[in-house]
Amino acid sequence: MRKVLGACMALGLAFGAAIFIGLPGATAQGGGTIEAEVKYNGAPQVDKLKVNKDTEKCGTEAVIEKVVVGGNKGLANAVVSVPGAKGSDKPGKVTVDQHGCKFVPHVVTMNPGDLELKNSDDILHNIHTYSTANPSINKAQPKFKKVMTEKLEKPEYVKLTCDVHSWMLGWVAVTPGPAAVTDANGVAKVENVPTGKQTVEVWHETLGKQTKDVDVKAGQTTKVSFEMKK
Ligand SMILES: [Cu+2]
Repeated sequence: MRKVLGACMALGLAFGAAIFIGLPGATAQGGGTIEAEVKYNGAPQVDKLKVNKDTEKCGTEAVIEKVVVGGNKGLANAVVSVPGAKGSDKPGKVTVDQHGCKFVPHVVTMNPGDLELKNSDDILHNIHTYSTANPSINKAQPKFKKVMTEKLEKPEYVKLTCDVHSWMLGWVAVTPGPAAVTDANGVAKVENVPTGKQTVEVWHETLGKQTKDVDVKAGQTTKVSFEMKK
């Protein structure tokens, strides 16, 4: 009898632990999905710049994609977020790589916390951030320093630049709630959004911000579309 009881208790403990371990990822379980389609009616804006420094890694021409417009007028690199929603299943750690003297990816979303900066170029970079809520970061990353971890604790759109390569430009959207970046077709799927009335925010580095209210239903996809203006 005692053996059976013991086995039952062990099972119960294991079950309890499994539930407990399952908790962190379940912040918005039972939530819905927001599928945002972001369009831009204007022309793409791509600047090109002659490069005469570190050309073996950077190439001889830098392409600065300020406004990237794909098929069906879809606007890429826009951040779609739900600022009022608590909880997010975005990855705990986000990495931006300095590769080919570009920030890759160009736009990322992260939870407040650690940002990992990689240097896969084997040359000196100097990360320099522009922000108001978070302290500015201005740090050299020599070629031997492959990874650097910096803190971005406050919700904000943080601009990344490099003091060695003037054309390098990236953005980090620090968002406590669910968020995603639009793909080449201007579509972003924001998952695990708490149900009920939510305000969706779209932000683009040169085209600014727009918001729309939606009603999120459990297990369903709510579609919302935006048209960004100059
Ligand atoms: Cu650089």
